[in-house]
Amino acid sequence: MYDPQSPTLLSGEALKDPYAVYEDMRRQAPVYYDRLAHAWCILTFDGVRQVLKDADGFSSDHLRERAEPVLGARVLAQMTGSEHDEKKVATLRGLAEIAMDGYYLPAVEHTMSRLWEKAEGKTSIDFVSEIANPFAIEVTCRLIGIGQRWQNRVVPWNRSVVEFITLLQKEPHDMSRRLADAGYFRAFILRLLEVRRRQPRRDLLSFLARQGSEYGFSDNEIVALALNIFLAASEPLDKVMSYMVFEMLNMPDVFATVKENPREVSKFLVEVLRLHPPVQIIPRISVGEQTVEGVSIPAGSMVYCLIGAAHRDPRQFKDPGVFVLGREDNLIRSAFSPSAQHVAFGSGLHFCIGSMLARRQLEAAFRVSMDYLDHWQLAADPLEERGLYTRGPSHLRLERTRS
Ligand code: 2IO
Repeated sequence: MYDPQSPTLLSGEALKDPYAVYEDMRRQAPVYYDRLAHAWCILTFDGVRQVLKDADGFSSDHLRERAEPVLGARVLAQMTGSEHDEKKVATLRGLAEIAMDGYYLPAVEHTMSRLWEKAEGKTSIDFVSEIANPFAIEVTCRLIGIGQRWQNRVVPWNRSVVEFITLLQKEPHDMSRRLADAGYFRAFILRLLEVRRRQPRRDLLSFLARQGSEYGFSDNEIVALALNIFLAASEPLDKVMSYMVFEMLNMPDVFATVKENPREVSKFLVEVLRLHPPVQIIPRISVGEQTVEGVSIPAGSMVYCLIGAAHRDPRQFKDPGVFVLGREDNLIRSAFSPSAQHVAFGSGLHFCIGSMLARRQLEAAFRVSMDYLDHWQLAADPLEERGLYTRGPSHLRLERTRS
């Protein structure tokens, strides 16, 4: 039985409505110890920013057990100092070269319009399974360099990797299946890396195959990075895309404003990211005893930065539960950089390296979608959500408008 006096992330309530559980926690303390999840939950915006900006006081050592077994090597989020900086520069170069080269975004737009066209003959669709998810998989495979015919193969492997990293309650038997899947995924990418080394194409794996070793990457690290980027680029993408469509169809006045001035798409996206951050939990481990919001956290504790709670902190955002296009406290000038007034991409040293890519491909895909959206409306009870570590729509039902 759920008790609002001792709320926990490991409850059915947290899956149904995490924001209500965060508020139950906030009523107890701004930094609340979840005894079932064994984690200190940071519920305020300032608290989350403090933790994320202090990479020395709050480490990412949890990834050694939570990610390294499936990724096969250390990734950027685990590194600090010059190793981190050099490998991040290399990865950012690769991302820039592939994703900003004039071919990538038109391909993203083309994928999105092709998926909408396929839906044109139908009277009702599930936007998540028929458009947003295939879109996220296809563009991410293109980015990394995984050919069309392998896509159905890698999707379940990637699911296992995501689940291994993000499930809060782990059942040992399922975990060994996920570990095995991750092994197949790594072996597949390693072979592909060798193929691309001989015959490079315009994709991230070819970039890393040719230039990775100059930046100090071993082949195992390139494979780990490829798996990391696959999950980090695809997992939040269909979720944010689905929330964008949901909010747009839910608010005809906002739709009209944005349609009239497509530059407003940026503002719209930032507010969607604030209200529906797809990554809800960013874990850290306290190094030494730490104090956050006046609460003392013992050394070596698991600390959960709760992004959705920070984004609904009334001290930071006025009427935090309300969608407001172009909030003054959410300046878009810096919204996709580490100085952002939201923490959907984290903060500090390990700020998301894909934020620019996310912005560009979401905005491109959404601009393409706006014309098609005229033909669709929300069905009754359109939205179902799932997940906690990463949260997003499992269904978004649309029906054709009669006109
Ligand atoms: C494997 C959780 C979707 C990241 C980790 C190092 C992942 C790392 C994140 C995000 C989003 C995923 N953590 N991206 O929170 O690369």
